[in-house]
Amino acid sequence: MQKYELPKLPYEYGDLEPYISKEIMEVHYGKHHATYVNNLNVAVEKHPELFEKSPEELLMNLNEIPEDIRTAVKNSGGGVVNHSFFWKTMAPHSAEASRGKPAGKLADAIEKQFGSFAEFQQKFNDEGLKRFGSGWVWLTKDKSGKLEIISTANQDSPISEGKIPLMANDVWEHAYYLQYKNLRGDYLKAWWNVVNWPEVEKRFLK
Ligand code: MN3
Repeated sequence: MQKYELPKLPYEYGDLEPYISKEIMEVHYGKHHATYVNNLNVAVEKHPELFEKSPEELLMNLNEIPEDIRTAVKNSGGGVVNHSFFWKTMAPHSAEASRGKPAGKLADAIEKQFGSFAEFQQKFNDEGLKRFGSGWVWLTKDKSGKLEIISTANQDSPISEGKIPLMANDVWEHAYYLQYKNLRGDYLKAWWNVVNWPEVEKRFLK
């Protein structure tokens, strides 16, 4: 029986500064994400045969999860999968590395769906801002390749609805409060500087 582990962060805690502080990363990854992993392990230990599945596989088939742990898997499993995904959506100095914009076929698809990159950013920020309470804002694609901006509550993941996530921003207060206080909109705007566009493009083309 192999328990779930906290995946390694693909950069150092301070690497996303000045947009996301080292202190936020220490708490967000080292405490919040670690706690989701721990709580998912505690839940799945009640049905240890499920450790054969990845956390993503658990979320993709939530109605097959035994009822006594289904909510815990949805919340803690979502926390595990969403954060692992989120760290890879970001990269240090992405603005310099990819001019802060998508390229190639993803850039074309964004223009086609949203009118322009600026309109896409605006809509993504708006969705993140109006998510009441805790949750996430996502760029997803469906099986036909169509792009969509959605937000989810709590740790709900688009993969539970059959959608393919391409990028995500975490709008829980724990993601920004230490640095941006109540100003979620400022955080949403600053965050574009650390989007890992090559990674988002790779997911889009897959
Ligand atoms: Mn979080």
